[in-house]
Amino acid sequence: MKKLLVLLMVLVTVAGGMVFAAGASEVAATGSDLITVGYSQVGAESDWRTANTESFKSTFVEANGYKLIFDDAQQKQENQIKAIRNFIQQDVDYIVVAPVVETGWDTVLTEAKAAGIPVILSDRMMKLSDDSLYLAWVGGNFLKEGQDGVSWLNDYVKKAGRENEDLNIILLQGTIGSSAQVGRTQGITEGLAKNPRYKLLAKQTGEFTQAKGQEVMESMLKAYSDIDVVFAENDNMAFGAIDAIKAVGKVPGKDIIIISFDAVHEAFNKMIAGELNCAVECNPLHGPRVAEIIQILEAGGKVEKIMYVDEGVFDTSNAKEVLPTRKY
Ligand code: GZL
Repeated sequence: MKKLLVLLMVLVTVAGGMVFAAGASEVAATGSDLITVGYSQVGAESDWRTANTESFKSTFVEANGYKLIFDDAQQKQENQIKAIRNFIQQDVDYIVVAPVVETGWDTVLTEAKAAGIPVILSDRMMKLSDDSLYLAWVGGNFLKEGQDGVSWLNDYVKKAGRENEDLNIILLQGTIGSSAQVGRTQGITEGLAKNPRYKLLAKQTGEFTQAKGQEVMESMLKAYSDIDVVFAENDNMAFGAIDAIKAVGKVPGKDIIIISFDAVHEAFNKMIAGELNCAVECNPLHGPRVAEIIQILEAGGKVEKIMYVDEGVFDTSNAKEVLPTRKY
């Protein structure tokens, strides 16, 4: 909007006979001088996503000098590409994308670059032929999250005196091809491969949703009579798995150890209830981080290309004391 205003004022002036020297001076800021941000969000598939969206909607408000154009892609890449083209048409000042999957973005980001609109990535990463197509990325370290989940299992096995027991493990994956799934799956599978006692029986996507997570866990319980551990690549799939485990008369958190990712509010409730054993944090509060990047850019400053958010690991031993401090 800001650029459009400046262009209109220059055009009107030139039309009126005055000619602006090249590099016309800044037009005085006006009330409508808001920074317009087009934000393409993955969807609304999980508690984490809801918190992530809220973080943007509460940050990019007029009181903070922004006009937010928000688009929910319902987990479809074609909807995100459409939204980005729409933002280009509207000549927004910045485009922010949480890409549902890593690949397939070069063409549309090239269009944004040609239109002179900076792109900032939030949450998941894109695989691009040219890294200059985006300015900066803010998100979780998914590979480390997966590694941290296996480290927790290694500690659990020692404390429980189960080092000499073969453990049958199931992996509920997130949306295949999303960087959260790619990184967590790599961290988990590489970590499990280091211990011959860990038997990864199967891995299958639950699309990061509770319903699909429950459905996949039901089929796994039918296929395998002796599952000891479940890794769920987000909390909502873990919640679905907990319901499936209860439905066959087993005790989640005891008969089957469950390790999940995100550490949203409900995961803490499940850990306090003993139904979930560990939640590896993935911080969704990216709104303020992205706003910080935009403010630095607006002031002509330089920003880091890659910025990881701080993340911890929580379990039944600390869930009760930590819960009151949680922001999501
Ligand atoms: C992680 C994010 C993932 C969450 C899921 O940064 O991309 O997507 O782990 C969400 O809950 O659906």
